[in-house]
Amino acid sequence: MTTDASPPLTRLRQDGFVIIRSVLTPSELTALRAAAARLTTAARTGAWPHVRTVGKQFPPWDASLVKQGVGIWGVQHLLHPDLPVDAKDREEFVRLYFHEKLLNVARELLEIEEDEGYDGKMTMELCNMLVRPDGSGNDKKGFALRWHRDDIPWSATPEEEMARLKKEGDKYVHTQWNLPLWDDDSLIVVPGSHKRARTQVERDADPFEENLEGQVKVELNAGDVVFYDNNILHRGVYDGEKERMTLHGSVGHAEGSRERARNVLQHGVGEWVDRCDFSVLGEGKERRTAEGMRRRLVELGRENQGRDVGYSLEG
Ligand SMILES: O=C(O)CCC(=O)C(=O)O
Repeated sequence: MTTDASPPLTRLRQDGFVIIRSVLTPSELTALRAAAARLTTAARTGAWPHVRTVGKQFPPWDASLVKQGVGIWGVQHLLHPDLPVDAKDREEFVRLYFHEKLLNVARELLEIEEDEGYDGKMTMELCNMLVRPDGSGNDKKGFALRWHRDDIPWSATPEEEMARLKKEGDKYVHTQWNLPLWDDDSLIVVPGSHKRARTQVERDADPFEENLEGQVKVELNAGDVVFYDNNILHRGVYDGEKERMTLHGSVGHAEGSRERARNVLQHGVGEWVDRCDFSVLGEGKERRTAEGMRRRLVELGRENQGRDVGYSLEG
């Protein structure tokens, strides 16, 4: 009889996503909601240059539009040392990103044995937040992302898609998650599409097709988390009237650093990561893990210094 040592990894490989319920306690949720609300308010007034503006799906985004009344659908870099909130709120985001429950799942998905030591293998990557689209114009109606894979252009041929997608037995070198602070069903995916080229129907579909065959809404309660293969066919459909504060992060594997360089560094993280303050994590294992993860990212930045990493997708 075979035993499945890692159901989350099995599900990720099979479906392209895996939901873990109730990762946060009620009090963690309350504290994070308060910090996230203050950050969102600051970002909506133009106090933070690193935002995703309504109307544009992929980076780079032009934050000056916020002062002209354009809404935002995301706030970038929650671990940034200059985030326009007080230190206590910044500490909430640090605690969340390095939360033991999240890192334990990430470690399983990245197939890192606990006794290999987290700090030698896991790499700090992105920590952003996706919010209810808001602004002074039509964007009150909401906003939608078109169907995409995060790191493979829509123009790719089936052969190009297959060459970039994970093959049976390939290890994950990074993992991406969404953790909503309010119930959230904005993410829509096509299960299984992370391991095959698009069908002709998918290729021919409208980029904003509302009913792609096999699609499912990822229904999350506040405090749940979904880890997903970011090359699964997916889109986001956002309701301008419904609260959304969904933390959106990723964790890398040190051995995949080259492959990940574009994805992480296109967001400019390399410019500030060495100034992050993780002292809220104390001096024990949690802190050592965080410092190790940061060190790997700094090394990644150094290796890519002066190299134009470009953008994965445009538009
Ligand atoms: O809003 C979401 O959950 C999905 C976001 C997304 O697809 C993206 O950032 O590429």
